Formats: sequence, structure tokens, C-alpha cells
Amino acid sequence: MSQPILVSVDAGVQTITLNRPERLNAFNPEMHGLLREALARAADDEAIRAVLLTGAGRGFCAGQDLSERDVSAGSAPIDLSVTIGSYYNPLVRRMRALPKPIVCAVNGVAAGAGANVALACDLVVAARSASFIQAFSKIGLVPDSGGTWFLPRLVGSARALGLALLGDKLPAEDAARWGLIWKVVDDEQLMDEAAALARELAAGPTRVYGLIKRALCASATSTLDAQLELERDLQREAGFTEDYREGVTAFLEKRKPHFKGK
Ligand code: LHQ
Repeated sequence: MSQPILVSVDAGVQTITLNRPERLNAFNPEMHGLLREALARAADDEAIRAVLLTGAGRGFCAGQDLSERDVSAGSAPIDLSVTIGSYYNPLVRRMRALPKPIVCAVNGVAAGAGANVALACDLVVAARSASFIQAFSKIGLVPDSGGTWFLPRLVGSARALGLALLGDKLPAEDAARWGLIWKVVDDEQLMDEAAALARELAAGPTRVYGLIKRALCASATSTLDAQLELERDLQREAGFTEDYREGVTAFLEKRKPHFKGK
């Protein structure tokens, strides 16, 4: 049987491919487990300085595998909080806390938790034919995997409510225009462009990228005063890195910096 996740590392980039194309890469427990392992390795392995997440086949990810539960009349009630608490919440937390950038190449439809896992990445590039669907309400569920947090912050509450209540398909071009994602590219250029972005980030000041993620994540819930304090503290840390010395030296010597991620 094929592996539900494919993982490879090249030029400092760990590429993770969701690989259940016959189900549009819908999540099952095995896939969650392997994704967790891959992200743990990304966190620990100094040779990995950026992650590229994508999907195999024509879809990115259709969220939870809906064929895994018996919801027929008369079946026992299901406590979905167990799945959310055991799999999706830890996944989103792990992605946001990863002190390295995650680029997401959305190669096709991203629905339900699949859409929100994409939004949990740091730079989302989508193929022109891709789309984003808050599919939850269509099956009688509430957006999860951080959707109710990401959406209003990215696109404002009017659009967030429209997306969540209606559960309609948002084409990638609209997603880019609305500010939901970083950019949209032609389908045949998706992997080249996303890989180039990931390689660029993998050659950057890795520790500082981790600090930038922390700062921007914190800003969503903090005051300007608190954020100014945090920026001061993070800049202190950044100033102690080798990459800071290298960046300034390279600027003064009018050459490109060679960051080591340290
Ligand atoms: C699928 C799925 C899928 C299984 C396509 N599962 N097979 C958290 C915790 C606990 C429980 C519940 O949920 C959550 C979080 C969530 O993610 S809830 C939201 C779950 N996802 C959805 O509701 C989306 C369901 N899928 C769709 O609406 C459509 O498949 C989309 C709009 C994504 C794509 O439509 P099409 O391009 O027309 O493709 P398709 O529907 O024909 O799908 C292709 C195949 O993939 C098909 O199988 P088949 O054997 O007929 O070829 C689908 O059954 C299968 N598939 N999504 N989530």
C-alpha cells in the first residue's frame, strides 16, 4: 500500500506531500501520525530550514475522511471533540509553533480542515485551478482547525461569516484578491514557484524567521504596548545571531549574505 504521506529533504527544504489522492488526501489517523512525525523532525533537524506542504493528485486536502465513521440512523453518537483534541488542534499548534517557515502549495481543492491546515501555513501559494471551501456547514459542522481564528483575521468578519455560513467554493484568484493567501500562480508553475520560495527561505536567517513567526502570531491577540515589548525582546535575540552579523557585514561589503540559520 502507498504511504499516506511522502517526505523528502533537499537543499534545506523538507517537502511533505499528502498522499491519499483517491480521497483527495482526506485525513485519517495514520496520515495525522506521519504528518506529526515529519513536523517533529522538521523542528529538530538543523539541516531542515523550511517546509513545503502539498498534496498528490488533483486535490490538496478534503479535510477529515468522512468515510471513517458510522453516522447511520441508530448508530452510537460520536464525540468529535476527541478527534479535534487528539489530531487537528495539536497539528495546527505544531505548525504555528514550528520555528521555521512553512510554504503551502495548494495544488487543488482545499476543503474543511484541509483548507484551514493550508491557512495555518506561513506562505500559501495556490494553483489557479485550486479552491478553498469551508465545507463544514454543508455537513452540519463548525469550522475547526483554527478556521474561526484565521478567517476573520485574514479576510475580515463579513467575508469570514460568508465563507463559514455558506460553505461555498472560493476560487484561488478570489482567495488571493481577498488576502486569504499569499499568491496564485498558473497550475504548471505551482510546484516550481512554491519550491523556489521554500528554497529561498531555507537559505535565509532561520532563527530570525522563527522569531518573526512568534511576533506576528502574538500580535493577533496583544496590545501595541505588549507588542512593542515583545519586539524589543525578539530583536535582542535576533541581534545575538550569527546571521545578523552576516547580514550587516554583507550589506556593508555590498555582497549577498550567506546565512547559516544560526
Ligand atoms: C472524500 C472526501 C472526504 C472521504 C472527497 N472524505 N472521501 C474534524 C473532526 C471530525 C470529524 C469531522 O470533520 C473534521 C474536520 C473536517 O474536515 S469536516 C469537513 C470534511 N470535508 C468535507 O466535508 C469535504 C467533502 N468533500 C467534498 O465536498 C468534495 O469532495 C470536494 C468539494 C472537496 C471535491 O469535490 P469533487 O472535485 O467533485 O470530488 P469528489 O467529491 O468526486 O471526490 C473525489 C473522491 O474523493 C470521491 O470518491 P469516489 O470513490 O467517489 O471517487 C469522494 O468520495 C472522495 N472524497 N472528500 N472528506
